Amino acid sequence: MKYIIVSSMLLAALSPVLPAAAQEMKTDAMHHEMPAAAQSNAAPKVSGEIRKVDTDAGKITIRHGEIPNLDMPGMTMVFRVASPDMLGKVKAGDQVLFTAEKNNGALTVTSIELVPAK
Ligand SMILES: [Cu+2]
Repeated sequence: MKYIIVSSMLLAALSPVLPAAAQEMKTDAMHHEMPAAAQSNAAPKVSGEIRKVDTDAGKITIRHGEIPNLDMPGMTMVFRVASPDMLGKVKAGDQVLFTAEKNNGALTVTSIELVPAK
């Protein structure tokens, strides 16, 4: 009898904590997701021309227009790519629209799409 009382008291003591903890985790996860989502929404598409694709190094050279979110004027430069399959989608000479962001200090192409030739 004593055990039953103790365990039900324990349950009663713990049960209010569980939903609170779950709530806290959910809130925490949302805090982590929101900046990333806001960031990729904020990154504007920039036009560029592929100059070189270096599949081995996971890098791509793009002659690009102004990149407002990186505060960068137009130039030709090397970017990392967020995902290696981006490198298979483009080749030197292709006109593209892409988004670039700074990830851990490295300028990284986060999305890329071909612009059909006119
Ligand atoms: Cu640049």
